[in-house]
Amino acid sequence: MNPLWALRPWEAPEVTSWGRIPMNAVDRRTGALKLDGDWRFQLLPTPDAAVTDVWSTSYVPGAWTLQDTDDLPQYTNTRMPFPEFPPSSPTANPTGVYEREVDVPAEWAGRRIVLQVGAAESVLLVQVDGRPVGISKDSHLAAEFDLTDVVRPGSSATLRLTVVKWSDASHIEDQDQWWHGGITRSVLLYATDPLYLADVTVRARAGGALRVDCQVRDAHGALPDGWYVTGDLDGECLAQDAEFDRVNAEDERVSDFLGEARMRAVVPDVRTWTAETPGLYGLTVRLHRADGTVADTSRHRIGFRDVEIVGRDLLVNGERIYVRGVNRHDFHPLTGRTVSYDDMRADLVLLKRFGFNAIRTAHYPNDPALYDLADELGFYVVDEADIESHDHAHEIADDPRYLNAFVDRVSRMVLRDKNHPSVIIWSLGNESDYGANHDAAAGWVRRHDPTRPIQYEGAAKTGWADPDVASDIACPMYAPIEDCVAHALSGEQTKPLIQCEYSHAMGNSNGTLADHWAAIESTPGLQGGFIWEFWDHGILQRVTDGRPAGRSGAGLYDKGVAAPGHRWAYGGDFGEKIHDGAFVADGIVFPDRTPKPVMYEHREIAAPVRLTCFRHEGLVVENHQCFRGLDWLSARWELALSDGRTLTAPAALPDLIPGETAAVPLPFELPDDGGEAWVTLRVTTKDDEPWGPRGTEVCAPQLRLRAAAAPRNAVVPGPPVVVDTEGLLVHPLLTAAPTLSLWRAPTDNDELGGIALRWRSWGLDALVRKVVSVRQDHGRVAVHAEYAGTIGVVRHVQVFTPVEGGVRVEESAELPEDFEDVARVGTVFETVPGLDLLEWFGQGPWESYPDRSSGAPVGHHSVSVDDLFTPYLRPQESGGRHGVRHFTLSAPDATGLAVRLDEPRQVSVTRYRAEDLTAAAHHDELVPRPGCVVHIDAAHRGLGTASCGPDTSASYLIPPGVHRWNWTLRAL
Ligand code: IPT
Repeated sequence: MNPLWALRPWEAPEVTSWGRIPMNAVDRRTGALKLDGDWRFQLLPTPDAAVTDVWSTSYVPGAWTLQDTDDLPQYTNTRMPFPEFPPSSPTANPTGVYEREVDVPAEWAGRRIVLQVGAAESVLLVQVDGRPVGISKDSHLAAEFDLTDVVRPGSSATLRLTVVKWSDASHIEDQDQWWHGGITRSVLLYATDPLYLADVTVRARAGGALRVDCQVRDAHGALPDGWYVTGDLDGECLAQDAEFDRVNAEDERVSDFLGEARMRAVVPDVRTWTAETPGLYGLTVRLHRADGTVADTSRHRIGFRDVEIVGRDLLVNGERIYVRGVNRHDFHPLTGRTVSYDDMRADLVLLKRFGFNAIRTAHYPNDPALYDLADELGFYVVDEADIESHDHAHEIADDPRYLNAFVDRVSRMVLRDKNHPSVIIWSLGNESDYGANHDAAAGWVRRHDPTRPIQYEGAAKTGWADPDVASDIACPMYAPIEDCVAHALSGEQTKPLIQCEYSHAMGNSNGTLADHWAAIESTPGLQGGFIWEFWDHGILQRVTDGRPAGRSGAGLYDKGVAAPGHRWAYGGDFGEKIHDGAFVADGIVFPDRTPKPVMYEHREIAAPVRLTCFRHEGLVVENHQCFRGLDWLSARWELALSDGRTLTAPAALPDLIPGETAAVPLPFELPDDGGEAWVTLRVTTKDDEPWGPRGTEVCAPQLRLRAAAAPRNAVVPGPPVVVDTEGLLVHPLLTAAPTLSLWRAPTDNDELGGIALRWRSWGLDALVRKVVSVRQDHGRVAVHAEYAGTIGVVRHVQVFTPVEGGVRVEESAELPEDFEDVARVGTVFETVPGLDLLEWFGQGPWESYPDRSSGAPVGHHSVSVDDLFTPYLRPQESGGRHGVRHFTLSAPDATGLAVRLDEPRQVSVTRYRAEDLTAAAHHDELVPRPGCVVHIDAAHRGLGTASCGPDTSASYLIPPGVHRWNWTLRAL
């Protein structure tokens, strides 16, 4: 039997690898043979099944689950997809056999030849020409194997990579994401001189001190005499540290099969690296033979920076920073965990444009290029090891059989990523309880890299001040704001508090994000957190045959919506029996990276420039960054007036250091009409930035200069109001009369938080209207109606008064005490077709809700009705606009209707009734109505984040009792 199989490595957690080269930070991409492309492929039912003569092809890198095999993606959150206990895996265990020939270049004769497999899930077995070469586990780190003795330069070799899907390792890769199988990152073959750099470790401090440690080996065993290293930093020479060599030479414990060399330098006037100022230097390390010729070279982009914890503050270069983070998976809607450089760059550019400065690589080391991009564009990275044992967390954390795996995964991540300035914290993994295996891994890191803190959420067994050894940061998930503030004020806090996950972005969500940040920025000890998460992991699926579209789906989506005949698949859509539904769609971007409205909310919360107040000396501007001045920004003023005008004026940003404020004069005269006035500072990039061309909007802080004066009530009467026998308004522009609505299509938060269940049990989705009385008096009509739910009756009054050009509607609804928390209290009506443009004065232009409205400035906005709607993967309440004062809905010929509200209200205009949205499971099932469905809400419940985490705060709930609202409807 093949010895690789004899070990049965897929059910042996002690076996983390065999024949694998130690992980290192030497980049071997230059000059390598890229073995990406179509490989011969067959999918066996078990790892023990015999390979046949029947081959298809599979594209590497890629998951076979997305390439037309019968093994389709499956989504589970915390539970394992099979019942076997660790370390066992099911007998039915899809096993992919990848094979191809490779021509080994003749000029590699005499060189050391290495195969690198970027990532394979979950167990990789390597053979060359039938000979066993090696084994590797960890689906998200590369594995390298020395092929020098098994291939012949100048001839062809057959590489066979066998990938077993389920294994003991699956139990510690139980992350909340799709299960796939395959080789998901590139495969390379490269050659080095027999004398080679085995690793390079860089330490570059904010004061300019640089230390470069090199490990040197020779493939033949003993190192040749006289080798030495040199280096240069942007052309400035470094030299080998002779004192280090002398001490090594005199130390009897140091033998010489492994060469060690150190270089040092102090860089004067160093440009330090921060996420705001990601200054990088080019470091080249050369390994020389005794005759001076170069045997090996390693190139690095390095940054000078310090990370430390002082008291309960996390400091970068001595400054307390804010962590405006997001959790990011490697994800693509066509290729799963295979992501291209361009895609990753697009991810990070987008995050940068929306004010994010930090990434947690949830829940495994991301693609190596991600870290290069984070260094270059400026992100603080929490680098997370590929360990999540969720379903059997408690048992595995202390299981000695898994000890190797924990240390292996954490140490290999650190060895790979240690030279990236962006990585400021190591994470031991996610949701794996806490045990000795964690402490072992933490111990390794503390010895190997004392320059960075470690975090691990699960370590806080007795609270956030737990003196555990595995976490230097208190990094809870989904903690309520009040708990964080209470901890910071308790006097018990011992560690910086930075939530590893908060503000769950499932569907229409992220309510109270601004409240979180108001607390964070006003409470010493709180420093931010990582929103869960970046992606909605919808896989593009053909509706006809239910198969993933795969690579042929390129371009079959736009603005967050899949093309006709396709949809974004979530859990269960591939016929999985065990799955966790739409919980995989919980990102701040759609599967095609279209930003959800919460991105704008975040951008404003993260604004580098703030308007803090309007005083007699003018508007107070603040630099709200940690390291940068305002000289990289341009701005202009905008004044929105309730009379319909928007005025603009150039703005000169004051020269402010971080934290400083200055007053600048208001460049406008306010009109004398007593109307509302809002000033906005539109801030853009002054020059091209690596993440956005000159003129990219960075933020738009806004202040109210004057509130609205009380409305004048000079009503000119109009023609009498007409109601039908049921007391329902008859109006030529309306196809459904205004009625009371207490229901919204439940958001994911409403559903998973149990709130919608309550609403349904009260009958709010199917209130029965009964007219009680209709009184007419001089063209004025008062209609009393009752809306009956299962536990109570809501009394609703509408008084219709004719006014010039239309009708004024005064409404009240009395909610019984039992209806203590409803979705909305307001009016719903439907319009004739053709009114396709909404123009309004209020918050916008993007979607906003009561607890997610600080990124939507008040102004005059105009959006087509189709673009108002946000296509959340599982249809739900969507498209709302907060703080609307008045709006028009018009046809291209300018006919239509105008509505004026008594005070700023929540309004939504869509093509769907709440019941249409409630009934659909996917966006492609929705059939737009020809007219518009218009909601005007006296009160609308906050969104919260109850799908995973706290519900909205009490102040965003709708109390029972009497609600009143008035509005006027006119024809245009
Ligand atoms: C927690 C996980 O860490 C993350 O992977 C994801 O599942 C997220 O929250 C929810 O989407 S799991 C949860 C049970 C706290």
